[in-house]
Amino acid sequence: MTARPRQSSRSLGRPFPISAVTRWARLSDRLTPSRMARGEGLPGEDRRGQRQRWPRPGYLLSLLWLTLVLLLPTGCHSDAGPAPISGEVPEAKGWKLEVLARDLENPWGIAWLPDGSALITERPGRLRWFRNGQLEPEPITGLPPVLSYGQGGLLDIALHPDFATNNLVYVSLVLGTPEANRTALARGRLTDAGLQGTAIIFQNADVKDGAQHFGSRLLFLPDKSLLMSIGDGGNPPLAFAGANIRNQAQNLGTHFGKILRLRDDGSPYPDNPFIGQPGARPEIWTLGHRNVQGLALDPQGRVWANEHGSRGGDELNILQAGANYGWPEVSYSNEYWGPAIAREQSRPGIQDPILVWTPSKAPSGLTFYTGDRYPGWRGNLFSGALKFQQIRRLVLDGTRVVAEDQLSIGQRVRDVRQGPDGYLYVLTDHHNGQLLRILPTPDK
Ligand SMILES: [Ca+2]
Repeated sequence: MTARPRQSSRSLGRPFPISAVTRWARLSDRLTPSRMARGEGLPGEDRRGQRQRWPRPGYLLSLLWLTLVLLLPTGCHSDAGPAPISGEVPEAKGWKLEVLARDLENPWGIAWLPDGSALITERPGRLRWFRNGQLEPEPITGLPPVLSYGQGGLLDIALHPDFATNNLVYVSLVLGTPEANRTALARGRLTDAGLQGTAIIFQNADVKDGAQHFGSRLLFLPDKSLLMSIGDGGNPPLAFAGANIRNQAQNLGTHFGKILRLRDDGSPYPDNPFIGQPGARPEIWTLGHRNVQGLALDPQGRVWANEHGSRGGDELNILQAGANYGWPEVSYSNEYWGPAIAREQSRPGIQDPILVWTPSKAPSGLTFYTGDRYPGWRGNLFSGALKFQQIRRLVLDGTRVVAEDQLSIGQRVRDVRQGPDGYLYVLTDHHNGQLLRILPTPDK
């Protein structure tokens, strides 16, 4: 990824500078679309189609304003990174939704057992069992108490790679109080009587305040190590050690804003990249993340991740041991109140995103599709979107996204996963959330 890929595919949407100008222009009373349509504030034809004297009064002011508009949200364009920017994309064809279960309360993660049934987490702290085509009425017992607060609660679930023989289940969850809480990892053994022997086997070494940015996706790798995402702790003015807590994403001394790699007992994986480095947490595998919400493995062993930006600048990345993904020093994100968060969008030594979503779609679960239920979808990445209530389908050429479309779900998508039957399953993030299955339909 050394050069900015050409936006040859129309489905990749408009490049960022154009949409940025449009968006910022819309924010401005000085350069509204209607004023632009009337030819006001910009050089060229006036509203009657007669060429004005050039330069006309106000032109220099307009030019100055346009320059500011270009510089404000993105930093200087000559410093722009090589990541392609995704905006609006067309609708995917050839699919429909089937509702499998309703009245799941803010479901977050799903894992299938060898018998084809599935375990589903609900953020308030319940683990549900979907089997024989329906949701068991009673939740599975044996979970530790969870802090359900804001974005926190019971989050993802993963089965041990040897689940068939050891029945071990892993969940990420939040412990503590609204003022002092942390992301943690629990492990228990699934039996007919619920989870047994459940224990907290890892927890963030530091507590934080507030309801934001806990992570926490789980993904087992082929070597049976477990990846776990931890968010940066939250937006300003949330602070840690006297500064914005988000700055901790660059601090190897804390778990905030990192991907961790653990052994199946929750201890650091022995060949992790920062083991032995003074002051570094040994669990850290990658750093510089805001809040990774989706992790997926592809058949080549690459680990894909999507994470929330602030205002714009959501990212798709490929994770590599020891790499720094930049947050909050290198980013395409803006503060919620407007200005760019980082001076740079790209920097030597910082991993550039594979794709940036601006405006933010609020990415959630991520799946690399390997099945054959849908014509033409094998090898595509599927990325859920909370804000846009959709799933993005990404067509890849190796590590490049070459086309993108969307499956509009009409509900906040918390997770999208491939089931053992080769279908894609969806969890929706609502008080009465649903388990959905995507079915192929004849192309119209
Ligand atoms: Ca980044």
